Amino acid sequence: MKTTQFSSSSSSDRRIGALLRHLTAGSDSDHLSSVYASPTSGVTGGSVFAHLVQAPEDPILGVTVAYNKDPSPVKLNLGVGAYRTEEGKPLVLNVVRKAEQQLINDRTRIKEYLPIVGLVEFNKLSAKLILGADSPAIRENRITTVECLSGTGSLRVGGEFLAKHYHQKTIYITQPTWGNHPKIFTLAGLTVKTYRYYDPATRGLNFKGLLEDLGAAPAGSIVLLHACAHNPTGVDPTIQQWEQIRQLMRSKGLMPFFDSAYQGFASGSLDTDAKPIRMFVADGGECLVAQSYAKNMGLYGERVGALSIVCKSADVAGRVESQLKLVIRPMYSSPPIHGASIVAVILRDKNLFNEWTLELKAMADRIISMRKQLFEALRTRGTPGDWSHIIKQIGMFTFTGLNPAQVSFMTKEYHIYMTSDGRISMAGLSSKTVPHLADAIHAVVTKAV
Ligand code: KET
Repeated sequence: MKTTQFSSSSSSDRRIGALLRHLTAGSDSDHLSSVYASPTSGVTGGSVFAHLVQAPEDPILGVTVAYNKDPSPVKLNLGVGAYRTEEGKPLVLNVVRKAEQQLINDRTRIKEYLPIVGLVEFNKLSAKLILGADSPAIRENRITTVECLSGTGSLRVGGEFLAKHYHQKTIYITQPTWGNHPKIFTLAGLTVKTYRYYDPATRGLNFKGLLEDLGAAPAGSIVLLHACAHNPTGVDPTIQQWEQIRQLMRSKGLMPFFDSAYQGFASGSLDTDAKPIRMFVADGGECLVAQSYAKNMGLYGERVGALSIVCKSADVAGRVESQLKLVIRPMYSSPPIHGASIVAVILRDKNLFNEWTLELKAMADRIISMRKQLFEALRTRGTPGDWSHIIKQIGMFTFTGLNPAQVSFMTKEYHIYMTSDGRISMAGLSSKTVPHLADAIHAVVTKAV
């Protein structure tokens, strides 16, 4: 198929080339311009893209676009999950600054292409960070880790790998989930289905529904699991529930694909947040893990992440890696060097690593304090309804329960920006802005929008 398309387009190129040569030789400029004005040239006449409709903005990143356009001095962006300081400013971690300084001072560093799999030391350290230094999979060398373009890129590479080489092409994702999941996996070539996860009535986990849906999934199906700090609900299974999920999935041969975008942000501890993944690895079974350093190291724009595939043997892991390279090479050839180098410097140095865990804990604690402050502010205002989910939910987000009409009222009247599903990024709040948000929520729920 591909060969035919290629040869037919190159033969038509040849025909056009011959025609041009013929016309130029005759120096008939009228004929020449009529060739340039052919319907596919796009040089004169209407655009060949004129039929395109304006695409909508991304449901999450588009919130920032709208926020940036708003001239109001009280505007507040609680859309994208990006950490802000008490002053409402983006934060570059101190350890990141130190690591970058080290990299700059090292005059032996070069900017050559990385291998297709990325920075090898970064890959080893990333596997250790997520699976634990004593992981049997690492000890037995039956894991392959490739550096990818942050969490999104890791999910996409993993998705395409599975679509090419795994016998089951259906992936089950939580209902609801991060808005990009269905798009990533559909474009990767998988069929996307959902499993029940969140119960709006209790604003907690629909554990019964989850077990029923995974129990009914065809054997071998892929299951996307949020490792911790579920997005957008902030609701995670307990360790006992994870154990039940593990047993059910292993008994049916379901393939776990973990999305770990918030390691350290749920509990404040890197090890605690990685526990569900480590339980699945400890049983000797296979799984995929997509890691992101966007949030926990604040490396959002560096696009640094990793995809790990845990296999049954070192031999299989080696062949899996060889196939991952075939997925990556035509996609973006090889990943960027800078972000991965920063992470490697921090993870390899005991002091920097410890400093990082303290900074991470401070970010997680500030978010928890925002939860308490918002909850208290609503209580003092006597806002109708049960708002205890604000302090019960985990991670960067609160899934408020506000509906799209209420969200739009808050944006219009209070210049507060959030995704239309009522998710707010607690990391975007500060002690100064909590009263404004509480006023807006109070107004919208007492107004019956
Ligand atoms: N998984 C989840 C669950 C997730 O929330 C995000 C980002 C990612 C992966 C990818 O992050 P990356 O920057 O590619 O490492 N979520 C936030 C940002 C975004 O939508 O891109 C968000 O939900 O606001």
